[in-house]
Amino acid sequence: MTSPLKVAVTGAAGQIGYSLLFRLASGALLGDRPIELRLLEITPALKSLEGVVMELDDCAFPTLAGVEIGDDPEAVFEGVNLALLVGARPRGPGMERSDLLEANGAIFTAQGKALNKVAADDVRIGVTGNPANTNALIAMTNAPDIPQERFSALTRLDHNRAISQLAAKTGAPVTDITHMTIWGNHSATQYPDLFHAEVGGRNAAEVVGDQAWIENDFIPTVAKRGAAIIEARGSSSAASAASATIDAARDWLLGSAEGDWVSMAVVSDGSYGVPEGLISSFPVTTSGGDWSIVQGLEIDDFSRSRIDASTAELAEERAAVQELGLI
Ligand code: NAX
Repeated sequence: MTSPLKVAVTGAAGQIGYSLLFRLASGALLGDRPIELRLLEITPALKSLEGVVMELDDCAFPTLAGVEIGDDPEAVFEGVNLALLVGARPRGPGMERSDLLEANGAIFTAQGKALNKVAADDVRIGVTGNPANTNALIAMTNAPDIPQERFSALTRLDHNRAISQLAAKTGAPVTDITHMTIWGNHSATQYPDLFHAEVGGRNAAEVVGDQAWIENDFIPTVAKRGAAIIEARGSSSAASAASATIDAARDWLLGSAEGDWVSMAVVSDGSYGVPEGLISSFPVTTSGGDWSIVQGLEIDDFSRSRIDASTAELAEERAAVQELGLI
């Protein structure tokens, strides 16, 4: 029998954790291959996490080979093959952006260092906790022995939201929508791109045929979907974020669909004029646990200005965390 994949989840007692853990344990990531969960929380949340583990036990999932919990990243990350960094510090009342970056910086420097020390040689690290791109940059920079390509930040939720909005607009099933791309930062500046997306093999922008809808409806709806969900639900997206976290990890480990691509925020090699070293979202294909940025797409002036605006924001975030001495 194949040995279980060791999967770490941070912030495991949080909202996303409450959906993510059960889907991971039930086989949504790897089908029949068992997984072992390593769950990290801050000390005050461990009791609540114990309750979640009781529920995981009570599901008697055949593919769940074991669960360990703790508040020490070095113990929890020991030998992990996949680390899903979900836990982060939300912005509190009166907190400035630099306070937020500093609070998260403390978390992601420590977790990067711990992964560097104790994770398995084949570890892959996906960051969901916000600000996801810059948190991934901090963890990556603090883990010098782990290849930089092993870090990514989650823009798959934005990608899935974009597919769903386009499907609703065109009346096509989501399975007909391919080649969707989110460029840039997982923030309101992100650029969901319909000029390379396809609906049933036809160019999506042409099928829609309405630039005003793309600019004034589609892009802001996707980019501000998180805020709309908070407004409606009274708390931020959790089940959809968990689902996207699994989609992203599954495609990374098992490969993206033939003839299509996915969106992942990965370290830039300068492709498409995105400054090197930023963790920015690109169209990528994945195979054998590795990703590569899709090359050769033509970028028109409209897309260029959107990509530039989002990557400028990422560059500002990088400058801020450099100033704070976090990278
Ligand atoms: P919750 O506040 O419900 O849970 C976060 C959990 O993280 C808490 O249980 C907390 O105790 C824990 N935590 C804090 N510091 C920790 C540390 N140093 N080590 C381990 N655990 C720690 O938030 P939730 O709704 O689950 O969201 C988690 C993160 O995902 C937030 O940063 C949120 O902004 C982000 N999101 C990212 C999305 C994306 O697409 N990239 C979308 C959904 C979500 O907004």
